[in-house]
Amino acid sequence: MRILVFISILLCAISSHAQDRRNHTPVKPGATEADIIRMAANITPSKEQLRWQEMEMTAFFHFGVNTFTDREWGEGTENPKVFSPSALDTRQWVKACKDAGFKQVIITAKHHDGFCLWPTKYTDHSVKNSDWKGGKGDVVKEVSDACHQLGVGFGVYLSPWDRNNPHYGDSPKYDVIFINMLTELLTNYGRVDEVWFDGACGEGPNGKKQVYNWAEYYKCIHKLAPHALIAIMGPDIRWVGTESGYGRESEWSVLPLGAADQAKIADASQSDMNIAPSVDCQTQDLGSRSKIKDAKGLIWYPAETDVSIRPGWFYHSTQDAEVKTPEKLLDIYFSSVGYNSVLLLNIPPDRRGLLNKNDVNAIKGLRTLLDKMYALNFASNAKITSNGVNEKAILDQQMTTFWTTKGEKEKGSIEIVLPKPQTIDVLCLQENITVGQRIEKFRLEYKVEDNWHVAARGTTVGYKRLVRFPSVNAKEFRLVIEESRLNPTISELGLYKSPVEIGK
Ligand code: FUL
Repeated sequence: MRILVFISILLCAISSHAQDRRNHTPVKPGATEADIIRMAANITPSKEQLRWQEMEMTAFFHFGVNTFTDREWGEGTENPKVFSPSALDTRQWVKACKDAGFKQVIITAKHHDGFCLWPTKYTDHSVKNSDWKGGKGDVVKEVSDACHQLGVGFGVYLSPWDRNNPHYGDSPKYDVIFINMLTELLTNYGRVDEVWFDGACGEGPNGKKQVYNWAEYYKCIHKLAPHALIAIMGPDIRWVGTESGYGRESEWSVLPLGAADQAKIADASQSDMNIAPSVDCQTQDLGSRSKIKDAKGLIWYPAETDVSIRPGWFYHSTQDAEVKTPEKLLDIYFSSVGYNSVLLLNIPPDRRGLLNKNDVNAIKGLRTLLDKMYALNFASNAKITSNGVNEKAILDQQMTTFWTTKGEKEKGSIEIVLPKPQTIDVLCLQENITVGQRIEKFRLEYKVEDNWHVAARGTTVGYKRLVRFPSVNAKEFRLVIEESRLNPTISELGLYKSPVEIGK
C-alpha cells in the first residue's frame, strides 16, 4: 500500500513536471535577463516536433504537370492531358528513400500551377482529366499507401498560391476551396505527418492579391490531423533560410516571440496554436542571448533545410548529369543535420513516374558514406571521467539518458581516454532536447605529450552537432563546455573519421 502511495506521488510529481515543460511560454513583464535565460533553457519540443527532429532526414517529391512541360513554375493553363507518367511506381520512390535512411516523404499534391495529383472535387485541373489510368488515377493515394505499407512518414505540400483557380485573389471564396482541398487530403489518405505550406503569393486573375486565412487552415489541420506538423508558413517548423542545403552553424531551436505574436498565442497549447511566429528566417542570429533578452515570449521553432538533389525542384532530363554526388550530399548532411536541423532532400520523379537511377545511386552512395562513418565511434570503448555526473550515458546510444554538471553549474568538462591513439576528424554531440537546448560554446581538445591543444570549437549543439576539423592523432581527448544556459546536457558523444577527406 505504502509503495502504491509512493508511486502515485511520484507519478503526480513527474506529470506536473511534464506539464511545466512546454514548447512556448509568455515572458512576464519585469522578467530579468537571467529569468529569460532560465525560461529559454526549459523550452522543449512537442512530442511531434521531437519525433520529427529524430528522423533527421526526410524527402521531397516534386512531381506534376511541370515534370511533363519541363518547367519549374507552371502557369496553370496547361492541358491536364500532359500529365502522362508511363510506369508510375510510388513504392519504388518510397523504398529507395527508406533504404537510404529517409524516414518521411512529402509529395507536392498541388504546386503553384494548381494541378492536383488527386481527383479532387474542387477543380478540374487534376489527374481526373488526364488520360493516366483513364482519369481514375490518384498519385496522392499511391504515395500514401506506399508510405503506410513501408512504415515511412507521409506529408503533403499544398501550394496556397494557385495560378489556375479562377477564384484565387477573391480571398474568402478561395479560402473555402483551399480548405475543402485540405480536408480531402487530411481525411482520405490515412495518417498525415507534415503539411508543408510555402509562402509564395501572386496576384489572382481578378488583379487582386489573395490574403490567406492561415488561422482557418491551421484549425482545419489541428482538427483533422492532430499529429501533423505545419511547416514553413506554420507554427511548428521553420525554413532554415536558404535552399542550398547549408544551414547555420549556430542554430537555436528556441526563438524569441515579439509582443504581437505572444499576444496572439496567449495561452494556446501546441494543438491550437493559430499563428506562425514572425521570424526573418534569413537572419544569421535568431536565438542568441542578445536576441532573446527582450523577448515577450519564447517558442520551440526548429529549422528544416530543404534542397534539391538536382538544380531544379522538378525533373528535367537535361539535368540528369547534374545530380549531386554522394560526397556533396554528405557535405550537405554535415551542414544541415550536423547543424541541428532536419534535412528535406528533394528527389523528383521523372516522366516515367520513377526516381531516376542517377538520383537513386546518389542517395544510396550517401547511405554508404554515412554507414561507413557511423560504424566506428572511436570513443565507444573509451574511459570517460568528468567533473559532472553520469558519464556512461554519453555512450549508451539512448537519447533520454545524459551527462550533466553538478547543480546548475554552466561549465563542465569530460575526458575521453581511448584504448590507443586514433586519427579523428569528426566530433558528434547531442543534447537531450527533452530537457531543453542549452549549450552555447564548447571546444574539443586533444593531448600531445603533456599539452592540450584545441581540435575544434563550436557554439550551439541542440539535437545534433557534427564538427569537422583537420584530423588529429591522439589517445586523450577533452570536451570542454565553456558556456551554457543553466546546466548543459550531453546525451551522446562520438569521435569519428570522415569517409571523405575534410575540405575535399
Ligand atoms: C518554393 C517554390 O516556389 C519552389 O518551386 C519549390 O516548391 C520550393 C520547395 O519552394 O517556394
